[in-house]
Amino acid sequence: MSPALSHEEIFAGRIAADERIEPKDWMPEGYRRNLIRQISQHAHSEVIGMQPEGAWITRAPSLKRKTVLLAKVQDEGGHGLYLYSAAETLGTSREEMIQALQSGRAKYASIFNYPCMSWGDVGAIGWLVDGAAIVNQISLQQTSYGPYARAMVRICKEESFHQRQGYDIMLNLCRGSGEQIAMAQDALDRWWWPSLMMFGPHDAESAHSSRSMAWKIKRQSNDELRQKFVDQTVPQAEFLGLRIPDPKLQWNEERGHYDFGEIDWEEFARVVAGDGPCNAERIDHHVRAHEDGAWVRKAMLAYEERHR
Ligand code: FAQ
Repeated sequence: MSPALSHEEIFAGRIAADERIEPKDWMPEGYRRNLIRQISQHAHSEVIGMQPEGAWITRAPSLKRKTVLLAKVQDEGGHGLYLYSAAETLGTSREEMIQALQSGRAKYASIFNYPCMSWGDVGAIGWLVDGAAIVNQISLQQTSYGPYARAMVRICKEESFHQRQGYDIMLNLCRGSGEQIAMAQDALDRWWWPSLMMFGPHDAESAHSSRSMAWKIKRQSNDELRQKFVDQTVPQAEFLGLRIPDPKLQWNEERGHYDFGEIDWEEFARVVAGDGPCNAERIDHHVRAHEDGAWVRKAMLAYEERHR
């Protein structure tokens, strides 16, 4: 009879066989902590990400655009909830995660610290930010942790509508007046580089990548996914008649990919460290909304208590 396998060996075998790990399964502590870190930061990004576009719901140019944007922003809130729930299955609480966000211990995607200044920016966020999010999240549908992978399937379906509504705004602007075309170009000029930053540091600089890839939490690397996004987005910009603000952008026949310029990593580090154009505003707003909602949480608990 062969000796019984250890927890570590069973876990490693399941990862090697591409089996999903579920909440009640044994998992290494590092795997659990790394997942809580990534999933909770992902959730925070969805929730903080409601703010830039949320401010445009009342200013959208037609009733149709208002209803579409309202639904889109509401979806992002829903994505945050699925992700917080997925993280809770790993033994952390919503309160702990919110506390980590509000105290600056937990990060969220740097892109949401840039201001949304025009209707063109709302289009660019849907097109580029949701577009980048989908590239990353399609890959995460194959992540090894069951609740995270399943959340990604639904989130990707919704994000693809979001991306299309953004592209539709851009298309309308680009078929409009000279002023509207200029607004679309200005939005692309400001959102292009922050969108590339969404994929994180270069693989060689990425602190978590090697462990996350070994555990199959991440299935493709930061640079691979960034390249995929550039390759699929350049033809979309060409169709709009817009110019991507990168003089080094060029098709490389040999590689079968676009070459592109270097990201301003100092700007990335600054924004991630809390010194972007809107970091303080985003967290202040979150704290205020959370405090304003305290009575709702209290009422829900009282209701639950009464019915128990
Ligand atoms: N911004 O070692 P790595 C959306 C941090 S959803 C800020 O490479 P990892 C939908 C990283 O956390 C967008 N921080 O880390 C929407 C780590 O810090 P830590 C969010 C960043 O985890 C659309 C450190 O740098 N999507 O947009 C960023 O292996 C429109 C070292 O980096 C996800 O979160 C950044 N861009 O790879 C909503 C997807 N990049 O924790 C509203 C899930 C890196 O040590 C409107 N997450 N950092 O303090 C992931 O795939 C990964 O976590 C990466 C980073 C790829 C983001």
